[in-house]
Amino acid sequence: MTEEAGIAIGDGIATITLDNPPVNALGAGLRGALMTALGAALHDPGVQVIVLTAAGRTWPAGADIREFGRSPGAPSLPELCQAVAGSAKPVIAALHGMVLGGGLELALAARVRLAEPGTELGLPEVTLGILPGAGGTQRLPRLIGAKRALGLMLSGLPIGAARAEELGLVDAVTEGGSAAAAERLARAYLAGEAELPEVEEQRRRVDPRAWLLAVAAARSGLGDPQLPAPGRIIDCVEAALLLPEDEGFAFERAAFEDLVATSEAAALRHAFLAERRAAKQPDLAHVKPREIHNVGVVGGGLMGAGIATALLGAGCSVTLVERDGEALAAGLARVATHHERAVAKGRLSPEAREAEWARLAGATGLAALAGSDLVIEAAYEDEAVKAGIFAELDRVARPGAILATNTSYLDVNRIAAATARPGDVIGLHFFLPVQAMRLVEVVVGAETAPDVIASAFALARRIGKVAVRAGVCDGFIGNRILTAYRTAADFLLEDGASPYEIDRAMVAWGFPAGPYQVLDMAGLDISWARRRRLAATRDPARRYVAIGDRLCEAGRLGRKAGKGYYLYPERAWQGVEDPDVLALIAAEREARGIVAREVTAAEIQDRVLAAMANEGARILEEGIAARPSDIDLVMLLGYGFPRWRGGPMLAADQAGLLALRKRLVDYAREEEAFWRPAALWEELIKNGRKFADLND
Ligand code: TC6
Repeated sequence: MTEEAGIAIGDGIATITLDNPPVNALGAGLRGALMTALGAALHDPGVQVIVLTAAGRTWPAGADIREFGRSPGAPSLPELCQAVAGSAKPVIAALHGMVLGGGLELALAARVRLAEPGTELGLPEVTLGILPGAGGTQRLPRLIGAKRALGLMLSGLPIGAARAEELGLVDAVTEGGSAAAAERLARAYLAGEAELPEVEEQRRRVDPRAWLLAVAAARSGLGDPQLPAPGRIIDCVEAALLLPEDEGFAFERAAFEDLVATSEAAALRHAFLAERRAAKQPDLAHVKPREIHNVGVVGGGLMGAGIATALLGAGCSVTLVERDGEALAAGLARVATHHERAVAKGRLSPEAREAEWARLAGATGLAALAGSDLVIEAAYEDEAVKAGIFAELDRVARPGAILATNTSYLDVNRIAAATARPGDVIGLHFFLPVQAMRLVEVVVGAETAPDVIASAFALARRIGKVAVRAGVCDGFIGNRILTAYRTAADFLLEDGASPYEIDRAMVAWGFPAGPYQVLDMAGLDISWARRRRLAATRDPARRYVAIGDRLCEAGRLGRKAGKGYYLYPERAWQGVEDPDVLALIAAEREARGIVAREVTAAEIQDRVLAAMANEGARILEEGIAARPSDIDLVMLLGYGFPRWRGGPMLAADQAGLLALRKRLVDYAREEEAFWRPAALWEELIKNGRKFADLND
């Protein structure tokens, strides 16, 4: 049964069980049911204590995120929490699973909190651009102190049950099920054998000076001024000390209402839901993935070693293959380094490292992969090299093995054609550094079998990655949009902006680094090689900016060469602006007869967004991505697109499709082929729809 709060009464105890699978989100239905059950328990003269517990795998993991931005049905979560806090009969909350957000606020309103080992508690609202708006900013600092409360609310990270007990966030961690423990406590209380903590005591413990110091310290540590939620959380904690209780709650409520309506919060919600939506593949609903235990990884470079490490961490046995003993030793050493770092950071125990290492083998020939269930090729990005590997894999791999390529641009169909089993071939595009980047583009070829696609999704989840499905084209979803982004930037560079102005504009917009900083970091030779690969098929009528080529010809290959778009004295991490680059750009403009014009930061940002969203629209039209939110997710997780902007398609929705299309039409007068708006813009505008309407 869904959205229920069942009530069982016996021996003076009312046990209310929340039931709203999968995570007991506190949507309007469940809130209403709980309010009714609470009313019944309060009204029943036989009930003296109320135990609140949840069915299924978790206590409520929060408010229902899908309700934000719409008018919430009554009762609201703050009303519900007030009803629990004001209950004349003591309420004992029996916690398990993920006690998050509004779920933790509900627990905070109870008189007693008992948790099972393994329970995690946290207030992740800040990651959604909002704040705990159901009394959390007021009750939590009183319970555990302002400094710790701020730490939890500003980081958004959960803590374990034992730590929660240390902080006083839960009263006890109990073995044998929290609901049973809560009933035992209720019985003992009714028998006069146990006391329950008094809420009033929390108020007496407050130290105003420490509280204000914590508030001041948090304010001085505030980061990104573009995100309003952290500042508002701190204001609320201050208000909890300075204002009378009712006014504190009202202050928090007003701040929550402000935040939930911001475009940042809408974007962060979109990102959360996009991650879950990407996993939904209706055509695969009844397809069983293949079993994957033994995996071969071809190539022990940064990518291959990173993939191998991730697979070992998920319990797979891995055989790493390199072309010779020296390269193999280097590859295995990379895995060992990843392990050492993980142990040093406490993310991996020494015993687990031994176990993982025992599951790793090395080989110098593909024949060693005869027993693999899956082979992931992470060799040099060259079609002939990859086709050669796949032809040999076809000879050695067992029937039914999945053969995956980690190509970032190349044609997966052509690689598949090097085998006699294209149905078993798929692209798995991982991102560097593999341990930190959560994205995998699952590139589905024309003949890839459904159970191979399902296996890729299952594997991605197993190794903690988010899989996004993409079709075959040059660059799939992410690199194709990145190319459009860089092309728009290059046009501006040739028209009059400096690389430094463009980088600053994009950083100001929210990217962690600008396009030329990223190019310098990755190495300019990578994109140069690709441009040379595509040179033969390039349309000569299209505008081509050769500034990047000129830099490479001058040996300016980026940070590793000590110079690229920036200068890196002593290989410094941060580059400095270089007048030689400006001179090189000026010479290139002159050679093309271009007179440099003034370019503002706003124009840079507008053009880059328009280019990305237009490429996204083409990707949708061609069926390369199934939904706009998949495109957004790729850019958020793989390319540093600011999460609080939601990705290029949501940013386009927020900027207004009509205005953006008009801009594209204007730009297309300069360069028709690149800027021509995809037909999808007009179709959406005519029907009064947005990209977001195509998500479901
Ligand atoms: C808040 O509470 C604010 C309060 C102030 C109020 C005034 N709402 O992630 P999974 C769905 S803010 C709606 O795949 P896991 C999810 O969409 C909220 N739906 O599972 C998915 O649906 P699908 C604070 C939710 O085991 C299904 O549940 N809370 C919500 O990998 C399974 O999810 C949070 O930010 C929700 N709150 O991870 C917690 N949560 O099956 C957000 C989940 O239709 N949730 N769903 O695709 C999480 O972090 C994780 O879901 C998890 C479980 C750790 C609870």
